[in-house]
Amino acid sequence: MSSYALYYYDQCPFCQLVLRGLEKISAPVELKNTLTTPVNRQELMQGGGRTTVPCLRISQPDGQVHWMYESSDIARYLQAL
Ligand SMILES: N[C@@H](CCC(=O)N[C@@H](CS)C(=O)NCC(=O)O)C(=O)O
Repeated sequence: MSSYALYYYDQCPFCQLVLRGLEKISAPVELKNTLTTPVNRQELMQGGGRTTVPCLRISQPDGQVHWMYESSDIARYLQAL
């Protein structure tokens, strides 16, 4: 089973859109605030290549990691889980 982490911060309207969608899904998604916890921002930069939020990190069982950046793509992806 894949695991998920959402990089976000509260003041970002695109993040709020994704966070609202999370309330409706059962899959666990780790929340990583990039403003209150600078190490999360570094992680996002190192792994995804930029600090833009929201970003969903998808870690697959085979070790592959995908960084999904567009809020509309993330919302759609999470709804389909
Ligand atoms: N098109 C993007 C827009 C995301 C966006 O503009 N995020 C802003 C915060 S609201 C951001 O992260 N800006 C800082 C940066 O790009 O490093 C989406 O819908 O996900």
